[in-house]
Amino acid sequence: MAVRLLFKQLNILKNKNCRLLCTGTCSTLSSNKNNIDNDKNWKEELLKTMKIYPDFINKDEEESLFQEVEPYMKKLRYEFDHWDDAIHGYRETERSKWNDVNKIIIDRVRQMAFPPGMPQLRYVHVLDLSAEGIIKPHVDSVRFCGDVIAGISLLSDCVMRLTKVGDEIKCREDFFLPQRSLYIMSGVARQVYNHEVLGPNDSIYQGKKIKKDRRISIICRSEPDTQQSS
Ligand SMILES: O=C(O)CCC(=O)C(=O)O
Repeated sequence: MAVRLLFKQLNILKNKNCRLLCTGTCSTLSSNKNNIDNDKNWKEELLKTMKIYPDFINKDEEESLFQEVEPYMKKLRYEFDHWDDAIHGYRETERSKWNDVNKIIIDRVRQMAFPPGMPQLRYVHVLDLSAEGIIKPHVDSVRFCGDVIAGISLLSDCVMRLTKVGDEIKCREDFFLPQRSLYIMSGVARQVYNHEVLGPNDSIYQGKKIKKDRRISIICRSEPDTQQSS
């Protein structure tokens, strides 16, 4: 299915153990002022380009989106063996047509996430991750997706981890994505950082265990930049 191609450009971390040992951020690891400045810069840059909007939708809107996608989703089986090992415990589809109520919600996401005139993929990606499901670190391929990725979380909270490609140990930040929130990942966060959704056992945010249940994400993306993707 087309959406799986988004995972083509993967950056699965080779040394997971090492990553787990390092729960601090750059600034906790650095020893001189230059490093501290650089460390502050990566984080500032990242926080400017990974935005989270809690309660972007209300409970009725969540239910309405769920009711529209669930009849199709529940006919699919969760997949546990992705061809490139990037995602476990998922089922997914793409959708271009929405009922009138949900179309208004999707349009609100689009208005919030995309600057005027930015071409957008018409198909919305619906990704259903089981309670045990995980998405490993990857960067969405620039061949299939442009500079902006915007996702609503239904049914569950989760933790999304961003790690800088090539500097995964030092430059890493966890983001709490509450149920019904919207995240907008663009620019540096989208292009230079891997993103992953942590599994139930690793879902800890600021020292607190997060209950990760079945989660459905509804994701809008901008069109690939023809120059970058060629
Ligand atoms: O479920 C999400 O919000 C993220 C999905 C994801 O990583 C992707 O589609 O590239």
